[in-house]
Amino acid sequence: MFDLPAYLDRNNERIAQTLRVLLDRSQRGGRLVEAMRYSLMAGGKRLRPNLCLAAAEAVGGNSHDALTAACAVEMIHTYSLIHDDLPAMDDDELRRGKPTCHIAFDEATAILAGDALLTMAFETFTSLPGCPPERCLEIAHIVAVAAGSRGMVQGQMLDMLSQGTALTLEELEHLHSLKTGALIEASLAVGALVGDGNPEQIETLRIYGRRVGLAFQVVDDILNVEGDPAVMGKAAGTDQLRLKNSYPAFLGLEKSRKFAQDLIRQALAAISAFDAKAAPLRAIAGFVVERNK
Ligand code: GRG
Repeated sequence: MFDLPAYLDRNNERIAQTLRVLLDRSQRGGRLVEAMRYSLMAGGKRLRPNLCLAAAEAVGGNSHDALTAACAVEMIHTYSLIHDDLPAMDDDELRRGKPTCHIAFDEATAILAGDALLTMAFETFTSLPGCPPERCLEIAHIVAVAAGSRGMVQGQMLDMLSQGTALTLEELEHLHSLKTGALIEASLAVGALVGDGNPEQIETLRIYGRRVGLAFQVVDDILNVEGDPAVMGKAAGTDQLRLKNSYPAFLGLEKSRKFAQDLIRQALAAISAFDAKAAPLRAIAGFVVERNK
């Protein structure tokens, strides 16, 4: 039986250590780097970097080689959370169990910390240790597509525009495939590339990523209704307050849970041809639906 908590604990320590090293490159960063460090080191589940490491292992690579790329993905995720929490967006005061970046610092500093994390991520992708330049370029391109106007940022835009208006279920899925799914899918592609996976393996892992990414969002919506803010380290009940389209609003809680489980079954089916080296990916899929934060 694969011990996922031990796997995540071990990885999260390695991720934290690598992030510290990457941040320490900007030793004279002062307040800006302090704000970047504050949000980056505030914890979080580290789902995306763990998926990246697990994908590298699944294709027969060494997770150590994927650590730096995994951390760069986490920088992009953290930037998106800092900006999402700003007053102009979701206006949240609690994230990862701590005051959000703009509350702990100030709005301008939070904007700049997000900008600098996004930029640092691409500095990191384009100079991955031991990675041939053309592969670094391919990785940077994959993440840029997933994070920008064809991916996460566009998803955020659609989310903002759709508040208070009723989307169809198809439109909701499209929004989330961009806002949440694209970076999750990219995390897997990046890990598989660093691990020297072949195109077929990479495509299969992307399919797994799309299913897991959507399941993750469905569970996020469920937790927004019934999760415990003290456990999640962020507010609950906000989707209803902000008139956001969500899976529980569409399907109800029970059907949403079933939908998330179906998606996880599909994700597991996609990677059924992988051998035991995909055990972490199989366990993470289960964790995504069972999580309480
Ligand atoms: C502002 C450019 C820009 C994008 C924001 C990711 C995102 C897009 C907004 C976050 C808002 C949100 C609640 C999205 C739903 C799913 C999600 C990404 C939750 C947060 O991710 P977790 O649960 O966070 O992995 P931790 O803190 O565990 O890393």
